[in-house]
Amino acid sequence: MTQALIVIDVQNDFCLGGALAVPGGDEIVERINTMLSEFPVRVFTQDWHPADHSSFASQHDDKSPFELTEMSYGPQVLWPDHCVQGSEGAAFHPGLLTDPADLIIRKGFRREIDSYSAFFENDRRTPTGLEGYLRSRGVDRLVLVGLATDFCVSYSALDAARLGFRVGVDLDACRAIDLDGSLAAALEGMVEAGIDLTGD
Ligand code: VGL
Ligand code: ZN
Repeated sequence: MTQALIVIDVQNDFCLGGALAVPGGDEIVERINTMLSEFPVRVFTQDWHPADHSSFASQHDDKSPFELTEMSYGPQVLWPDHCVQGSEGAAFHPGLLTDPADLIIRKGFRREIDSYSAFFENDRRTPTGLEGYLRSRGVDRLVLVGLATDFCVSYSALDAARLGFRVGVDLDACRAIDLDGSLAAALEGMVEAGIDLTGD
């Protein structure tokens, strides 16, 4: 069995003082740093949006952050502007050890479509290429950590399970946005999909 650690979106905008700060986001950095040496394959993701990304409330008339809208691929939460390509907010948290990353994968760079999952964009069909990378490296089990539990972490975990990987999520190394019960729904969905939830 070859295991990969997938570190999801531990970026300044999701941490204290960031544009879309996840409560307690900073607290997971030390634990992730410690975990890195335990995995032979290590992948980091970055949310990486153009400044006019369609998931930003600022791009829609009469919409506020955290409201829902309808996109061609289904309902989409509108967010404050965050993780704009090349900005300080899109950079990794300064305390995160990034040198051990084998691969850094960026997502959400197409204006018209959001991408929570590290595997597919929000249409659930357009691939990021991560599946092929992991398979070529002989990986069969993934442990996911990072931000946010109820969006990018759970979407990635569910896609990974659907693709046939064995999947675990270490909740001690994740934090949630928790919008209208989204955390409880995400946890339930992950349990139903056979994902191993540890910690918390
Ligand atoms: C995320 C909302 C918008 C995440 C990314 O990383 O969970 N959430 N973009
Ligand atoms: Zn985003």
